[in-house]
Amino acid sequence: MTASRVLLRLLRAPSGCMAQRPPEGVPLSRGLHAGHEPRRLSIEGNIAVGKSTFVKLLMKTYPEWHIATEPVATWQNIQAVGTQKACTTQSLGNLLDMMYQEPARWSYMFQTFSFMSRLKIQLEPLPEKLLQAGKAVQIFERSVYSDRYIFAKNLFENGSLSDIEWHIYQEWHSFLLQEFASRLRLHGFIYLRATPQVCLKRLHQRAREEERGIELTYLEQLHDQHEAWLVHRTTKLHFETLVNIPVLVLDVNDDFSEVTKEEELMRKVNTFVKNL
Ligand code: UDP
Ligand code: DCM
Ligand code: MG
Repeated sequence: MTASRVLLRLLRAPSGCMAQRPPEGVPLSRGLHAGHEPRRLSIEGNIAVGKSTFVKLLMKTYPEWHIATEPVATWQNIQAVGTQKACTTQSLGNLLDMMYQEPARWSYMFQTFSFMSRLKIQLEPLPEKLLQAGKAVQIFERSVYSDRYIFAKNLFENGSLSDIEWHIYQEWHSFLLQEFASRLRLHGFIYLRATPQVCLKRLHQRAREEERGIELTYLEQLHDQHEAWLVHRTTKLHFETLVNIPVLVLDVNDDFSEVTKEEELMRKVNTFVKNL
């Protein structure tokens, strides 16, 4: 058996952990989960729209939910473990910064790494305690789907990924997602929607050093990608389970630190999740 085959086998969960595919024609609705399969959702939205802030709010409101944040810190400090002396780590650089400094040189590399770190997170088995509790809810900040249908697609369309890079990206993305289909399955998306202008204001407020050169045009491109994928549903998708997936669109143009806004958002999330 080849090394890659062995790796794929190791990464596959025992069949007992796998989510079942719905029978043909069964809608993605509450009955499908029969009360015990975890409901898995991803929070999507433009850069700095407020995903991490929203995730913190979810953690506070639903401490029993299992929430995975986006691993930005890992991308900002790539570590090579044990390549020199045993147990030493070597810092290889800030890939997020490299991508923004030289998009044509580093975008493909960044997208492979961000996808890989995301894949690992989405494949992690839920703690047994949560599984037994029934009706477990698992939330991810972005997903392997936004990696492709928002970022990689946009980088190709704006010229930062070449034809061959985009082709190869799509080849391995489709292959890996098909291999792990049942374990990567999501049941819904929550799309935090705000104008690119509001996102730019929040981006400046957050002041992440690597993102200082981001302009409104880039946020407008990403906004349009979100709208095409999650609202107009015109983006060409390659995974059947994504086609009719429920999407909750939340307007977050107003600051959601305000108590009434916070309560309204949490109420909408609660209703959405309960009906999945
Ligand atoms: N933020 C805000 N009001 C909101 C949501 C977010 O002022 O209603 C701020 C937040 O404090 C941070 C910036 O916007 O300084 C970006 O938010 P976050 O990091 O949550 O955005 P993400 O990139 O994760 O979507
Ligand atoms: N990012 C990217 N490509 C991806 C995922 C993320 O370029 N596939 C970038 C966009 C942001 C940062 O990583 O600069 C994630 O931060 P945020 O949570 O603010 O969107
Ligand atoms: Mg974030």
